[in-house]
Amino acid sequence: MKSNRLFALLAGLGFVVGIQAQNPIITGQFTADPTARVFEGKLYLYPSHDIPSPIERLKEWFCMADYHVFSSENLVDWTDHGMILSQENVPWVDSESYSMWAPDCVYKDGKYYFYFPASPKGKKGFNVGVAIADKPYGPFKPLPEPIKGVGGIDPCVLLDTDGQAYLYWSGRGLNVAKLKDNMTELASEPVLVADVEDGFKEGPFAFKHNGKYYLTYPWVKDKTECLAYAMSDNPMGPFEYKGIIMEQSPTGCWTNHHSLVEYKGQWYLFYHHNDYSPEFDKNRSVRADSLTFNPDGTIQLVTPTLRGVGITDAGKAIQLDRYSAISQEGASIDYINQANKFDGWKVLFNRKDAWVSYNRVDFGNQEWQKVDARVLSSAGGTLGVYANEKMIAEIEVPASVSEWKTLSVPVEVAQAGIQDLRVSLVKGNDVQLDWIRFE
Ligand code: FUB
Repeated sequence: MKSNRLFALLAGLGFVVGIQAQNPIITGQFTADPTARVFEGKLYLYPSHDIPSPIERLKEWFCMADYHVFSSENLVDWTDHGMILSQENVPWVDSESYSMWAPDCVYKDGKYYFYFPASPKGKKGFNVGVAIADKPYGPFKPLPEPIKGVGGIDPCVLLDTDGQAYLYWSGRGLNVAKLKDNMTELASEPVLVADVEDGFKEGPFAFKHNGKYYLTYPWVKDKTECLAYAMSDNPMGPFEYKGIIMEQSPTGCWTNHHSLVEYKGQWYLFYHHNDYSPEFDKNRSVRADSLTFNPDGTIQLVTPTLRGVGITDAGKAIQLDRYSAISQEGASIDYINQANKFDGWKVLFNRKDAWVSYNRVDFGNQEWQKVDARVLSSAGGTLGVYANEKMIAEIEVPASVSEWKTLSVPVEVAQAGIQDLRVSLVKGNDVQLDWIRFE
């Protein structure tokens, strides 16, 4: 996955670049606090952009200098539209604060309004600013001043069906106020909401579904943030606590921050985890998983997956380390390159019959002749490739001390349509697999 570094460099220079990935969905750079919105028939993602801190003061803390926006039509192939706003070009922001935290973007009357928290010049704390564009990917022009009366972080805007917009944010509790028609000024005094359960809360995400208002939020119920939700008949509350959408992570990331969106008939939860930075949880990466409502409007618990969402094209590298299931023994995943985690992961098979499966691979109606695999094995071995539980190819991996090889073998049984894949170790006890791809 070395091309990730080139993608990150090009995107940093303002080029539009393509990314193909499962969880995490954005490779080559850190992304956090994802707000997903549907504009012009595409799914747009407005995350914050974690970076390893260039200044001593923030070495152990969140550090964000700018925002990128991403879009996708299939939730597998993502376009990085490049940087849309930076601490350098917002007049009221302290340009050395590296405090461009969780944003949101909404569309109203022909304009896109991008809301972002940041530290103002010469003052402590956070304000919330607005930048406006004609297209979802910018160019965004920041207003010269932040929104008056809003001290805090994590803005989220709910645009109600009657045209009234509500701004939610986090600052000594979760706040809500009406916005004026211009979307840039408060139209009511802020009130506190979601004071339904004890524990720290931030990152509100509010939306309306089937006539009910949902307020969803990261909440420290136990040790780190889980995602919880409350419901109401009124966007200003009171909200009634309903339950958990995602439990706290058992592995490392203290924060979680999210949004919910319906796209092409399916609901999704976008959230983050520190996949590319296991030792430092302030460098996070955005993930997506499917989400389901119960008939009574309550939300089912989402279990985080590596496989994530979307259908994978059989002709592109299928990253089996983003598995949908894995055998209990003899198969595991690890980074390809410990020195650069953005190179991605590999599967390690160290016991005969160990396996990984990867669902929803689209073979279309082409005549697939070959399967390519990027592999490494110290003593040699054989991998079996199965589609819907039938073996379709065998890959003999020669012994090699450290050199990854891309092998190509015939596909023995023609494939069509959407299939679930499984790769298992047929012979040997040490084979590593980066990806497979059909030709
Ligand atoms: O990304 C910085 C902060 O961490 C966000 O504003 C919070 O929601 C948490 O994710």
